[in-house]
Amino acid sequence: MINNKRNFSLNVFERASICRHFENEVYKRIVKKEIEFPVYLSAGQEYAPATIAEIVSIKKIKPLIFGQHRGHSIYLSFGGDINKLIKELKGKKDGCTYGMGGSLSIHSMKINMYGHDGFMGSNACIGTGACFSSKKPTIIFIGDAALEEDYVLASLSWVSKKKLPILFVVDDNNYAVLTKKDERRDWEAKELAKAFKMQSFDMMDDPMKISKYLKKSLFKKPTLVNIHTQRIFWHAGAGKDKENVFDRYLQQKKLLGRKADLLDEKIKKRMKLLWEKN
Ligand SMILES: Cc1ncc(C[n+]2csc(CCOP(=O)(O)OP(=O)(O)O)c2C)c(N)n1
Repeated sequence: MINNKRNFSLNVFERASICRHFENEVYKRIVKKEIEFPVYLSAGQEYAPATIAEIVSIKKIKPLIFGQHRGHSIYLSFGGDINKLIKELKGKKDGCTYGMGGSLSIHSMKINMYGHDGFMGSNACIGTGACFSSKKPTIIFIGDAALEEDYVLASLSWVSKKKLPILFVVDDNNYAVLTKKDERRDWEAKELAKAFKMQSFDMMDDPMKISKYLKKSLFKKPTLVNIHTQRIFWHAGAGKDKENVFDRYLQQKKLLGRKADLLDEKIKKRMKLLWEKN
């Protein structure tokens, strides 16, 4: 199916659409102050998890998944129960993390996703340990800032030395809260991974590019992909950095035409209903 470009792109679009309309519903509730605890919106950054989830599902692999605080789109892309995430964000006991994790710590044994503890990049170490002991295919999503943590570097070194079946995905939105990458460092993720003798790629969040790089070697050797994304909202909450950022979701919707428009409308209505119902 990965060779059938249109089906692949539409399937990824469907996953991304669930994420986008979910986040739009959360956004409305933050603005109305119905949700008052810190929320980490992933709108604008759906295409990395949505594409990787589609590739993994085509390959019929169920990886262990370790995300950071910005995890809604990871959970939704990999098939996490939407009702349970809504309940989690409403603080209900039957939420995916029993109403105790909130936005930051999304946990689901159904999809093998392990909740984050809030310590940025700690998921790299915990995921590496989980993979080392189980030898199961593992995906670790971190931010471009988390990659700068010393313990994340130690994890990369170990993963490479032990040739673990891990995919590190650096969701590179260019920001550590408000500080841009070029104020923080003079190296790129790809060069760093290469220094540890890891296979590494750098790309935009274009689904065909991501699949081109990952379809052959996924989990065959330790790999790091740095995927450039654009966040729509601030680090936390519903404020915006600037208007008119490049929006991969809208670009793909336009590219895919009528089928994508119909999916988008259908999923928008479904998300609205689900949020009202739960
Ligand atoms: C060890 C540690 N240091 C600092 C923080 C405060 N903090 C929370 S998120 C964040 C930036 C994270 O940026 P990145 O990893 O790129 O992820 P993004 O928020 O962009 O998705 C910082 C500095 C933290 N949670 N943990």
